[in-house]
Amino acid sequence: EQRSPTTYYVRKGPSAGGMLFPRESSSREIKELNGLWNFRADHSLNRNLGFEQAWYKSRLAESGPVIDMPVPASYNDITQDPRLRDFIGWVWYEREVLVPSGWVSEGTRVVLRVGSAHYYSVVWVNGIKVMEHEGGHLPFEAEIVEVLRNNPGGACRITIAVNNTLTLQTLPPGTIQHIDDPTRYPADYVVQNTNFDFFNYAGLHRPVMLYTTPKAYVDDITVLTTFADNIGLLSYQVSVLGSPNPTVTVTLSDKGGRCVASSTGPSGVLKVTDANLWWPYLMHENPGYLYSMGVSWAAFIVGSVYEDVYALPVGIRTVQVTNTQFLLNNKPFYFHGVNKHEDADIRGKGLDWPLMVKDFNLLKWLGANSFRTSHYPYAEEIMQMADRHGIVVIDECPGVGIKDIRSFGNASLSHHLAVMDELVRRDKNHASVVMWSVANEPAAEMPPAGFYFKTLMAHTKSLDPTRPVTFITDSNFARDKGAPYVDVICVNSYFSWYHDPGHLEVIPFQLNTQFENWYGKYQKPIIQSEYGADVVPGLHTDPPMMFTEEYQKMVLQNYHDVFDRKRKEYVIGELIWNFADFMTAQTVTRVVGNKKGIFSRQRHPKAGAFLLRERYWRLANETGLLPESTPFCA
Ligand code: GCB
Repeated sequence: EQRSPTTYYVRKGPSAGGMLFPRESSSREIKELNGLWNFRADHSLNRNLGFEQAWYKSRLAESGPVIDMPVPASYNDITQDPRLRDFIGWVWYEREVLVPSGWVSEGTRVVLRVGSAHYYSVVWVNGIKVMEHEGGHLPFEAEIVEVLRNNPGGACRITIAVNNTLTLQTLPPGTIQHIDDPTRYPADYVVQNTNFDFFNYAGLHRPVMLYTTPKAYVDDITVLTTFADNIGLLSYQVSVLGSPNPTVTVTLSDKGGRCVASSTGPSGVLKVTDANLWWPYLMHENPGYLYSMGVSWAAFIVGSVYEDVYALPVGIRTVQVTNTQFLLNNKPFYFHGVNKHEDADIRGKGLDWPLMVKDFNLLKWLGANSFRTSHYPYAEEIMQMADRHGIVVIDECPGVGIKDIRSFGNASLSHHLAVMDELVRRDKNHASVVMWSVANEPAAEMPPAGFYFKTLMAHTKSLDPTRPVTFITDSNFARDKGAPYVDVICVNSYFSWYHDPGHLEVIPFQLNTQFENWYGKYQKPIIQSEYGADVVPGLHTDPPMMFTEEYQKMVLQNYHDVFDRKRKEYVIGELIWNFADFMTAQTVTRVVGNKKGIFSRQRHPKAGAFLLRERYWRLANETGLLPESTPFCA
């Protein structure tokens, strides 16, 4: 039996305007609110007690017991309580801060920004509701200076209620099942069902911060880049809010801080002679070259000078797709990379700097030049690392597990379109992002999938005409209704694992057929967007058996032999599933999570990692533009 989970969930449209990453400047200050927050899960039967008793109106500790909760982090693995690990419904976070008196002065905006919270959030400041947001993995913010002004002394109590409930219309979708069978289940039994293969971690996953801007401020910047011969061209658009006639100045500085171009006006073109292009890692000896685009605005308004300054890192590069190649800066690019997850012991999906730097070091050790943000947008801090290190990114939205025909309806589609708005708005200026992925393994053979994906991909292209768009498929090539609209075919397959388990000998046949079928039908380049096998680290057999290190190696080797033939034709990339082991829901096919990592969850290499490392460095030397003397590893 399924009941509409109205008490679990409220709906609201996306916020408008820009979503620039907060950066300090001469006109902007930041206060990070990371650390310990007060926390309580609402265990009441309808999960609605917090709203009924208005827990946001006073200190959380006044309405009941609170525990320490670190931010950013998922709350699920922080305590020893299985009821919190598997909790469904509203949890409450609270933090008190003092705001400097200068922040509440006339002429200043104070913005409260949440990097991401899974899944639905309601935010109050000093008991006054300031925003709601639907969807994990993307930032949201609200101006709160008016609320702060009402409360002299700078006290600022932030309360955030977060609900992890997934329904047929959320992204990712899920269903809430109420089971009423006293002979088999306890009373009021509720489970959350999902169709995706990772744990539905929840909470405040990314930094929460306060930042200031002047009242008239740079709200958004859009940069498109190209080049001709040695001249780099950046066309930009700046939107300033709060001033009728802004005078915008734009400068472009190179890595050494030298100004190489400048312009005035809210839109224009910057020309850079002898431009350093943005190149991927291992494709060039100086990868990830970023300029700094300084945008400033100044004016005199009733006797005072207002000024806002913002510096955006930008890379100059082009992306193009032909029917057999993926071109970066007009050179063929071969994706040799990974699929990842935001996932780790204890912190779940919480942003973690040591883990992030470790993962980039492992990518470089591996010789990987790319990753896909399977299956949702990653933290902005990760995207910035990818820009700086020249790691190419396929940027995926949380459209994973769309398997039920009811998730192809209008409500789902309009939310999906809104999520693409938010994703493109956030990530459009990242040089590392070379393609958008609107979904992973949807039921693309269902009748409504054609209209759904046609609309979704056309919308994404209208938001960003410069990047190819795709979705990742595991459907039959002849019946897939979304594939006609993609620029690059991205296929997942698990031969000798989910199909013909234990039979490595089928891989060369089935993989060859897969490629020939897709290319034959569409004449579009193909990325093997997932392939792999589970390994429980330390298990060994010969001949290889499933779940051993030897078997994963053999699966990889068999796939690679086919890739090596087909990459001479139209295969343009291979992304292993997965970079590291990760947590999933509990099921009979998962031994404490998915073990298809080439690294363990603690980032220790399995045998497959060494095999892949040799291959990726070899590919880099063959397909990159590196000088011959480049050593085997960085
Ligand atoms: C897939 C999914 C991925 C799973 C993987 C697996 O096709 O895209 O989310 O984790 O297979 O290991 O089953």
